[in-house]
Amino acid sequence: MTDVILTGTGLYTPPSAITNDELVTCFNIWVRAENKRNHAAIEAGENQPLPESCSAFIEKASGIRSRYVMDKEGILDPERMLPRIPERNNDEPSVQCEMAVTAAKDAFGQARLSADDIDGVIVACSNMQRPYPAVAVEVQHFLGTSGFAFDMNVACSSATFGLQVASDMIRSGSARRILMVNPEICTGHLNFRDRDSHFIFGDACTAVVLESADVARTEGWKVRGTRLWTSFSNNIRNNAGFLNRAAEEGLGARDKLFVQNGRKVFKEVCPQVAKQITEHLGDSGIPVSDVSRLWLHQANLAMNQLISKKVFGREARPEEAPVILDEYANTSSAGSVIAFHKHSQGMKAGSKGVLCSFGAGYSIGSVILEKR
Ligand code: CO8
Repeated sequence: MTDVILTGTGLYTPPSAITNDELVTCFNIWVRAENKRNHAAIEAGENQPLPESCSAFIEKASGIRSRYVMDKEGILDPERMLPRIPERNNDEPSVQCEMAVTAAKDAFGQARLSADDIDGVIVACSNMQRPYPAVAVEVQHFLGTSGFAFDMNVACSSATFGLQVASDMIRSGSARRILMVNPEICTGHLNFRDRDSHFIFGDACTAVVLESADVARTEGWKVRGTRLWTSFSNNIRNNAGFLNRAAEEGLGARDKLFVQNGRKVFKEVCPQVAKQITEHLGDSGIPVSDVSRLWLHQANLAMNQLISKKVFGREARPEEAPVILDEYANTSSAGSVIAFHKHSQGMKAGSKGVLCSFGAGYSIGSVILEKR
């Protein structure tokens, strides 16, 4: 079977950013207005006043300082607190398609490819803006790639799961070159009025090109192995779906947006991620001492410090577990790929690293890469 090579990555970063202070200011204006509106019930002890949010808590608990978003104005309007992303005519590219095409072209440049070299497109992310036609088929159309295209969703682990699917297809000969893209508009399914999570997510899109070694035009990174793991949990959940309209009683309820039990996720996922990376390396005959990078999912700084410490058996140096969540926040499946895209340049041939995502499902995906 042929070797699979990662020859290019690409990134689309939305033009606007929101700092913690900006987000918290808006949240607290809304909290004060709500408390004023409910003044009588609060005074009568029937309602608890809503607590305010705080930038210092956000940075300490998560490591996040800022996030890029598709629409800043709508999110920071206390009367609205969600992005305004106007509907488009069916003849125009959809928003996710547009993000994906930009990131894909960036990746094609690195891989020295043009769209007509690609055999298949996978759009892998936490939420598609419509059920059908698949966003991937639209991306195929607007890029001008041939072959096939399909969508898949494994929440935050969508990219690594997509990379395993693409690798397996290339190894088995059903495609020679695959584009895998992750257009994440997390702000579209985040409840900006939930104090526990309003700061967690941002928007971005990443793209990865995988090729069979015999057609690759650049050295790139050899995919030494991929491994996936899932185990059902309700600790990260979103109940939005096509059956909502058949159950009117639930329309507009909190569970139709992102909800999580962050503490439990932290506790339950970290040891499992460290175990997976360690076992995956061991089974691939790669000593941990040979690993110079962990490009981890970007949800929480303390989580990544704990995982890398468990894997390395010591604190990781900053360059060994690069952080982008301070600037981007959690961009779901795009996060670990952004870390790779921004922190894999100039590494020597033979350097090894693990790209690893984790999140809802629960789901974990690890991809071992070796620089050629
Ligand atoms: N401001 C001030 N105080 C706050 C705030 C706030 N905004 N929020 C909570 N607090 C308070 C709480 O009330 C609590 O107070 P008290 O101790 O008096 O009860 C205190 O701070 C501590 O609260 P927590 O225990 O909740 O705080 P943590 O230290 O656990 O930090 C985190 C919260 C940051 C959420 C942390 O638990 C975390 O990051 N956990 C891991 C989460 C994770 O990795 N999730 C993965 C989800 S992503 C995924 O799978 C993809 C889903 C699909 C994408 C969805 C897009 C929208």
